[in-house]
Amino acid sequence: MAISEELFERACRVIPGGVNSPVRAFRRLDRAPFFVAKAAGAHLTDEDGRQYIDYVGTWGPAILGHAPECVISAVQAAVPQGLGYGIPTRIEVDMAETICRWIPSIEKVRMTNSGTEATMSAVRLARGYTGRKYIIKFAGCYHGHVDSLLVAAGSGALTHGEPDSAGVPAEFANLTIVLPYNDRAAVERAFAQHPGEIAGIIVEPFPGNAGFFLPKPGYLEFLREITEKNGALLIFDEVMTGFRISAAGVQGKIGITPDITTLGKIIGGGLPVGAFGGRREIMDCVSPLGPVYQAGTLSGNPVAMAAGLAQLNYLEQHDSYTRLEQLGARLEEGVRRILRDENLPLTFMRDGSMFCLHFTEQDVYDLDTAMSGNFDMFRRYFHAMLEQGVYVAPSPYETGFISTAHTEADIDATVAAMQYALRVANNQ
Ligand code: KE4
Repeated sequence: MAISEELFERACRVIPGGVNSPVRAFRRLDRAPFFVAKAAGAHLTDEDGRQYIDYVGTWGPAILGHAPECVISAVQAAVPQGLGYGIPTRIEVDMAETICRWIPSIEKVRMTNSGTEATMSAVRLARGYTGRKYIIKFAGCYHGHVDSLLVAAGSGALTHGEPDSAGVPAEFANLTIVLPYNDRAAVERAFAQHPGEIAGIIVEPFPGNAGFFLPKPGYLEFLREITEKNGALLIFDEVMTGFRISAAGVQGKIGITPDITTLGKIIGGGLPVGAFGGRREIMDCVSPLGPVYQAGTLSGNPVAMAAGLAQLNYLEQHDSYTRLEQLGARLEEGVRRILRDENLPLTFMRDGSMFCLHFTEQDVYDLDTAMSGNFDMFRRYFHAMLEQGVYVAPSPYETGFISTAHTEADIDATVAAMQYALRVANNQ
């Protein structure tokens, strides 16, 4: 038996589903997950010595590839000073100043230990600042496993076909209004039905948890206008897109200023970090300054800050986003050539280094169209890619990520693998 299979058998005896996060379980893929032994650059090596070109990148953090030298050396320099104190440190100030410099809409920021903590805190802050109770979210957008946001969530919940989680009382869920993404009329109706009661909208500006898809032209500008008009806050969940789509995330690319931004993934350099930030007048409502309580034993951990800051500094000092666009465009050109040559009317979407091949002929612009994909065809494609040493997300409801560690050779090998995998997937 392969070592990964042995490890998975052991894991399933002591960890629910054998994993510490559901999407890692390869559920509905008729096989056990492989277990990683090491990773470097754009490549993973599993416990059985197999190598893969990696397009998951720890689900987004590995924008420089795995174990980038700048992050490793920053962590090695930080560790001998201690692993954490629960007392303020210089590097927390450096990190906060860096985030505020990169993202002008953020005048103050609070660090957390995950994206979930960041969105949970942002929703509480919106309610505390406005004194209102309802929150609008969009079907197919995933904001972490916050009780009140696990309502028609995307990502893991969607993959498991259980968009609503057990254990979330109706009382929690019914303060969350779930609307279709890209549907302006639905948002207008919600505000008309709840005048003066909606604290805010939380949205993935470029959704990446039901596969990757994009807002229709003007949609985000519409959300900005309607929240402003109704005294509600606009929360951009940029946990995935922050420092990924541009140095200042989606908001920097399209020029929209949200009231609160949530961050994660890349700012941890691979270690557990999240953050939420916004205008001074809003953030000053957060304890100990204001009445909205928020805390965390390990928030701003100095080793995690060292990792994240090293990654951000590297991105800022090198023209990383130009490189990511070059690699993304090369991949897209190859994929579109295959779809044309093989006469496969599948939908491919990309922005910068985030991409997704949807196994549907439909244009994808919300949860329903994302769900119209052929899961069986995806499953065959996933296995065929893995056989050729290319690891794409083990779910069609996830986003692919390219790093600056990927090379043209990696991209070309991936395109060749996709041509084979799509033939296998299509010939059933
Ligand atoms: P975490 O609590 O997993 O750090 O972040 C939650 C979160 C919040 N907001 C957005 C936009 C996110 O994409 C996420 C987490 N993303 C998933 C990947 N689709 C994490 C992977 C997993 O759940 O294991």
